[in-house]
Amino acid sequence: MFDKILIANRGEIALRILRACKELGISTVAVHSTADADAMHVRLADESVCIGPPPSKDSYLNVPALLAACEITGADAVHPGYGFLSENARFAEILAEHNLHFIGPKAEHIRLMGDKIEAKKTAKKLGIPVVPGSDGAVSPDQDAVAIAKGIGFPVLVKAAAGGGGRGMKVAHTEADLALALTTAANEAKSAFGDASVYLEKYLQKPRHIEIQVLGDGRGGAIHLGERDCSLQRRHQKVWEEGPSPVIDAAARAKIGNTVAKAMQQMKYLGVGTVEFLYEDGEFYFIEMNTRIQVEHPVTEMITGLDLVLEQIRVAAGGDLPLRQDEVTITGHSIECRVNAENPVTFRPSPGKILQYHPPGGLGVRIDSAVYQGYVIPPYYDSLVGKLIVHGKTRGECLMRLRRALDEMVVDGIETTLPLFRALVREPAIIDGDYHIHWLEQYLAGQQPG
Ligand code: MV4
Repeated sequence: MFDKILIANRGEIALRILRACKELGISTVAVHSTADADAMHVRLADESVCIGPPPSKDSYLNVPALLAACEITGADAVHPGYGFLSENARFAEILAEHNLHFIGPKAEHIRLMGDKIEAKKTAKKLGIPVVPGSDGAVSPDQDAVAIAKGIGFPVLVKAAAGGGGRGMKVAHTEADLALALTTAANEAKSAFGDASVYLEKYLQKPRHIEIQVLGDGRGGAIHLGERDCSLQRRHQKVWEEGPSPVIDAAARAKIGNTVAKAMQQMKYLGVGTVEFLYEDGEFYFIEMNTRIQVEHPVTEMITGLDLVLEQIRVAAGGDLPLRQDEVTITGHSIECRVNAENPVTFRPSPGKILQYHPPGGLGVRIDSAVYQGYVIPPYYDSLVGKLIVHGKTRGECLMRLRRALDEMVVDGIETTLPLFRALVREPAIIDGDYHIHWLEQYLAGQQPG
């Protein structure tokens, strides 16, 4: 097991990782920019190193500074959290070159899943259902029209180096296709340095269902059920829940076992999330995330597993905590991402938190690194904290969430709490009857279809 872990991240996930390290008896090193000197994880870590000025490129993405911090403190492993360098294969390799452990998947798997075309080819080869589409990249001059006709309009043009919604263009007819292809390719070139694009059948009103996996890197892998992350705004998840209101035990076992078997064949190491679009009873693979995700607590609440602790254990060569037949999904969990944003315009609202009262009680969890008097800096994401609630049923979970939201106080900045207080009372949400476009339609004042 590792002796000392450097946490190469900030905010609530840095605190989350620190908690797992402490429970494992592992020393912790916090790194911070000059803007985060007063952050909670810095205060609670055994040691801390200032790695640069506020801009991420000069601090949390500053690989030489991170390596120096490992050198100075004698850390033997680095946990990247999510975002920043968490899916940077080169960073994982550089750490290995310096005899440091990267707490994450093998670099080859990070690189593989970072290329959305290769990821899809791999998924298909491993028996995971994928969205009908082109067999690899298409180029504007190549007869993309014939391929698109084969798929059936509308089609979606996606960037191979994209993901998370970046570099996507819809073509509803043959006439739209040429422009969609060149626009997507140009945007991909400037955003990712790679113009490769591929085509997929455009699914109109799917849900976003993701399967949590955990592998030991030696051929053992289990799935830990699904999370429904369909409530998103501009590709930012807002509300995540598990189990999905539309997935029953049989569907869960079928897709879960297919994914677990694929991870066994890959000899996947660590935690991962396999993302699907779900429409008319069918799952369609779109991409895989090779990191711990913001919404991992939903899965922790319904399985009872500490995913960050298990991630550290398998990275150190440990075994999986359970056999697949020992994994049980108990009750229901919902996570609301509370951001320091205006709840209508979503304009960021950094600043000092004057009053802070987190809710409590049975089945209520707050993953946050803020405190009364804390100043939310303007340089990073606007997450104040995640309110995660668990109940025996979805109904009980909703009632508990409603009560917890009404109890929560964050004064001094604007937050999205009012949005969640409205959503938890919205009939379609109470019925679990929503899709990936529902929230944006709701926010636009339309009656979502
Ligand atoms: C799609 C799609 C419809 N059809 N692919 C957006 C981000 C990335 N995860 C993939 N995304 C989509 N891919 C096909 N073939 C619709 C989306 C999409 C979306 C997916 C999940 C959650 C929210 C979304 C919002 C807009 C578009």
